[in-house]
Amino acid sequence: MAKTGAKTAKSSGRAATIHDQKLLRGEGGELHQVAEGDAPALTTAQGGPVADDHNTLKIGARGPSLIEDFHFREKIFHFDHERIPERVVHARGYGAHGFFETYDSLAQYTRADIFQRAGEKTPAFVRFSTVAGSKGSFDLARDVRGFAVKLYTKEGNWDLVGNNIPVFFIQDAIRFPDLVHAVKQEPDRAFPQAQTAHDTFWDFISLTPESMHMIMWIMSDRAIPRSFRFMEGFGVHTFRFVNARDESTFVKFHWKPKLGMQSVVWNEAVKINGADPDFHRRDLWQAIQSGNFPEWELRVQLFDQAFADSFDFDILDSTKIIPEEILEPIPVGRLVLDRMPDNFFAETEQVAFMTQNVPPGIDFSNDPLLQGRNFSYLDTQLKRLGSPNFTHIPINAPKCPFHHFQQDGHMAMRNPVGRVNYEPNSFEPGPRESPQRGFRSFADAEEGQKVRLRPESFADHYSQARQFFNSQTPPEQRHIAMALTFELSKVETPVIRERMVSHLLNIDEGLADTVADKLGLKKLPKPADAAVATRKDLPPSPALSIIENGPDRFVGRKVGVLVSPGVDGDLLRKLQAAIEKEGSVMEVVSPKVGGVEAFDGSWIEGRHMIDGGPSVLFDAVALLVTEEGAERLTNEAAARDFVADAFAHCKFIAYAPGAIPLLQKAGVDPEADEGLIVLDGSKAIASFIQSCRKLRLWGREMAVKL
Ligand code: HDD
Repeated sequence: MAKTGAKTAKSSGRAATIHDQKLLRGEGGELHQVAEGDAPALTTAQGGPVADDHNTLKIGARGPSLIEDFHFREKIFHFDHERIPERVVHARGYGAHGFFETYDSLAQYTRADIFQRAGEKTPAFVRFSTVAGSKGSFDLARDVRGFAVKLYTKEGNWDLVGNNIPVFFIQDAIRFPDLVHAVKQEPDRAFPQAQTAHDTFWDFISLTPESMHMIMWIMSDRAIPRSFRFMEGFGVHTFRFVNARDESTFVKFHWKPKLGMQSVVWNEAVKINGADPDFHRRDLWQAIQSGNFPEWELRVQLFDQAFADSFDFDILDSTKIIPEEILEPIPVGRLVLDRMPDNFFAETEQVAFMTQNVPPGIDFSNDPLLQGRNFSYLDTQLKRLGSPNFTHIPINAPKCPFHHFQQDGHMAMRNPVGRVNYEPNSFEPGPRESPQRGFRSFADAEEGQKVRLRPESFADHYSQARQFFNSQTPPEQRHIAMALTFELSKVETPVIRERMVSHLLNIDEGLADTVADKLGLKKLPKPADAAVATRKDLPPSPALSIIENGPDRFVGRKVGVLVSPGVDGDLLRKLQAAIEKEGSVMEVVSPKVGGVEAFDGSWIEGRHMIDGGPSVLFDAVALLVTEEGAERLTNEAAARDFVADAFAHCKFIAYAPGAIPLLQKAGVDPEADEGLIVLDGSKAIASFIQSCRKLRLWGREMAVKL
């Protein structure tokens, strides 16, 4: 039977990667084939050939080891110093190479070279990340996802260091250390890891009204994306485009996933973290290695000062969005990720993103969060990468010509040669500053006294939080209520829970009632009159719903097929063909490692054994088991859970008639709803694929009262 699961890189027609062939990367980065027999000798870091890498130099076979064993010392020395500090936030991340392609010239708005020519392709590196967890935490935490894009433009690196959420918890960068201290593990007990469901986080949040809009977003399904490939990205801040005439246009950046948005449900996330803590990493790795390159469209919201003055909210306030229905984002290019790093540490761990990295034609606004970020990123690289020369690391080096007089510092790989390390000088013609080509800040006129003051225009903390909630579909609103309940149920200090319910009353009283009821809060405080009085009733924004912006086809997803010996091989192959024709993959889950023999004697290879292949790893499932096989599987908790979880997570379930005993034992009525499709012929397969395009049958959970 054809190899199931992800095609190998070769079969996708792509040049095989270093992983598939015996290839070595030379000093210049070029890949070259290693013919049998000419494998290089093992050496020390000093280049000395090594005779024996398994035995320390000793006196006699059983005598003391000798300190003159320079190979032993160097090897252990380097090992002892392999670790660098993890990022203080966004420690857990995963990156890929690709390119950005400009659709059309934006010269009327910006002189940035990247946006001057239609079809211009710019090398890119993207790192996705969680925020709160340590480097070794799990992927499916309820958390913001970093979406950091490094564009190696012809005028220097442009780092658009965004998130998958377009707003943030705080309005001023000075509060960031407090936010991060509150969200991370508590200092006296060093838990919980990678979770917001604890007292200090909710204590800080309940004392920080400006975070309420962000709280709606992270309690929504946005915070548990199914894949990096199915989530949006945002630059968050208002930036400036500046054109060749030094005219400025405000701009906000949006990344829209080509495969639509999709999230998991919280119970699924909890189980995925147990089954596969690297779920998002594996998903991105498999997609790229199999040639299914993820893609996002870059869209921009462009506006002038007049719009900014007329808008209900302050464009410098990072806790606010400009709803897409008010200002439609314009598509300007696409980002494709098509190559995984050769080495995780060299690139993904060492990559340094900085919001200050902008090319001429892109500039900052006075957003106090952005202004503060512009200091922090450069500063933190020194701690992480240990030298001011972190741009000498290939992943951080510009890919355009660069010339400067910076010199020395730890690990300097390049220094200016000759006598001249300053300018102006009369010895050499350059490099020299260039007023014409160089970065010119937008010459905005500023005035005022030195104050520490939050502007009144930043004061409305509930209107857009309410708008976000009202923009969610009923299942999504339910998930927000359940998430808040789960989170606050873990908070041990009652007054924190009560403070949070008070905030929810200022957002949506129904939401507050549901959460308060589940928390067993009897006496409900009244909404804050001032907050409700100033709250604007904004129209819902459909762009804010994941379910409303899902894919129109079942592409880039996975179907898990549970099989038993005697399975109908023909039916399975037809199902696999239909799934692959749709653009997704099928993975076989079998009772034992290796697979099963089909009724027609063919062998069905298994990708997972039932205990290691729970249905949470898949977007939809099929039960291609015989009646006898089903009877046997009913005795296995993993098999019952496979079915029960798929049903509980509102997934579509196709099943051969023989699977009915297993469905019943798992507590699932085979005719419960339209999400259960009996595979009694080819039409049924088509109907299953058609159903899968809806991704989930949310009505199933909505039928159960919260
Ligand atoms: Fe940040 C890393 C995104 C607020 C300071 N941030 C970091 C990363 C992302 C973001 C995606 C990981 C980059 C990578 O993959 O290496 N951060 C954001 C967004 C924010 C935000 C979208 C709000 C709109 N960040 C923020 C503030 C500060 C920082 C307010 C400090 C005042 N962020 C940092 C940092 C990090 C960082 C401490 C840690 C690692 C790094 O920079 O390179 O400098």
